[in-house]
Amino acid sequence: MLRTLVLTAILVLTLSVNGWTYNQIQVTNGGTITGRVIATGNIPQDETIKVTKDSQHCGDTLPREKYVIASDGGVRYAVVLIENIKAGKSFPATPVEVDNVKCAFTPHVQVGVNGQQLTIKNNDPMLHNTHIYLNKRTVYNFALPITGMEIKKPIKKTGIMSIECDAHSWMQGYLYLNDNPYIAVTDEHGAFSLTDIPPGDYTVKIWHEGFGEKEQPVTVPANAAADLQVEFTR
Ligand SMILES: [Cu+2]
Repeated sequence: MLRTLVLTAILVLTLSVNGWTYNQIQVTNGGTITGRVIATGNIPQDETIKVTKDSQHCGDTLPREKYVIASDGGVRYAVVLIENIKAGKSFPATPVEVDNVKCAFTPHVQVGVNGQQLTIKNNDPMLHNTHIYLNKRTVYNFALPITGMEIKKPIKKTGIMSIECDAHSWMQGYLYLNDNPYIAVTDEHGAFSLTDIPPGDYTVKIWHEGFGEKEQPVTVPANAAADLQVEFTR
């Protein structure tokens, strides 16, 4: 209990330094935002990457994963988040994980919270050097020479981080960090869910690496779900 209080105090202090305080509270009558992100109109094709190194393990080509779009239009790897929320559910206890698997970051887009732990893993039998940038400046630089290797670090930033590999120039992932735990990434159907939100009016931000950004207003009811359908059109 004391440990939790101390950790919470540290988190509140850390976030206050950035000019924003998020208070972790017991959410009663919490609501949910669920929905889908879809693409309509001219649906872009994903690129195929030519593997120029370590192809005996990683194959000759890899999908870029920029546009992972289902036949019904569901957009995978879109990030859905609430910004500027002052109080709500606790931070996730589990770390944010990004793995190096067959010369690709898995998952391609990951989300987390400023104050959470980050785990970078290497599942491959060769060196990956995971290099993470925020606004083109290095935030983390992890050499992972051994299969099964894991490095853990605390996250102390907010924003869209670019995950790159110094050993494989084509490797590209993203880590979107919010200052509160209301952030999710869409699945292969384009579906997402944000849970335990204090009832009220919010602006939800949607980000996708290819389609860009959008904002939509949502009213979250008590003990019920608000539906949010997001459409990117070209
Ligand atoms: Cu690599």
